Amino acid sequence: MNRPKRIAAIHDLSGFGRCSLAVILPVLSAQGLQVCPIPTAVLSSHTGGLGNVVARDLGDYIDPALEHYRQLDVEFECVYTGFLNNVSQFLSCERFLAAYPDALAVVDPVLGDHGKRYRTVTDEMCAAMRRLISCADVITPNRTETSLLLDEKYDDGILTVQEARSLLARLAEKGPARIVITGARLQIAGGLVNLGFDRESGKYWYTAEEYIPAGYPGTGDLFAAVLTGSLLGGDSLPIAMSRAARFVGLAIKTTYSYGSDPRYGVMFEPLLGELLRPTAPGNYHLL
Ligand code: PXL
Repeated sequence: MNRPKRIAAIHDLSGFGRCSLAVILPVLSAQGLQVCPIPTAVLSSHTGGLGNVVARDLGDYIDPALEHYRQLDVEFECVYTGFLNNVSQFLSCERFLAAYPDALAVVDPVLGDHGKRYRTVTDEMCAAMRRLISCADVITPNRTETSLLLDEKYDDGILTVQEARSLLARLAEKGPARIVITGARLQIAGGLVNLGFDRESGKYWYTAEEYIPAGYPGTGDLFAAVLTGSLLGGDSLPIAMSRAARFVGLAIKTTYSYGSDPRYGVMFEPLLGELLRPTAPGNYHLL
């Protein structure tokens, strides 16, 4: 048996509320991958409305951790970055990515949602994220992050095919070869849509899942984790999108059916077995 592929996951560790490393670790492990967590901060919960969050920054942790892995000659097949807590961590991530030039570089540009930045995100961090995505192979912004990366006014309107393609193409011009925009709406499809572009094939794709009238934190992290695991398993971009969209959609529906507090995140734990299915759901379309 070959050793599992190895992923360096540079994200925060939020204890309660099901986001970042707390969802990324179980998902990627279930997909048969080895995750090496590199926390950017430790928080008692996510920052989405759970009161007095206790947070400890790990600003100066990434560089010495990288140094240690280099001494050990540890190989990573993927470097995957997410929520960063201060500007210096963006530079550390650039160094980490540069240290593993053959690894798949996934940057989830965690900056905000629903038209608003997260509480900790500054102008400087948005500018630093625009630089960091130029080092990425794959990025997974939501609609808010798309606007911040393109330095445009936030607009969550229903997109025409042309508008959707234009957003993807303009993000691809910034460097990454594969783009997935999450949580969009599209004129030609009902429900909540993810938009994809793969520069190698030049093709645009979308997936559509039923719209559920509730917002849960951590669903972007869950989506990016399933997508990353699927790409590392050799899936094409639309197949990886299809797996990620179906898994997140199922987790949202399950959680909504129980009416649990949205701030507690989605109940993905009982669904992890779904990630073992060899065949993808096939719910992807050309855009
Ligand atoms: O899911 C994104 C995220 C990650 N990390 C922290 C957050 C959030 C969203 O609220 O607060 C700490």
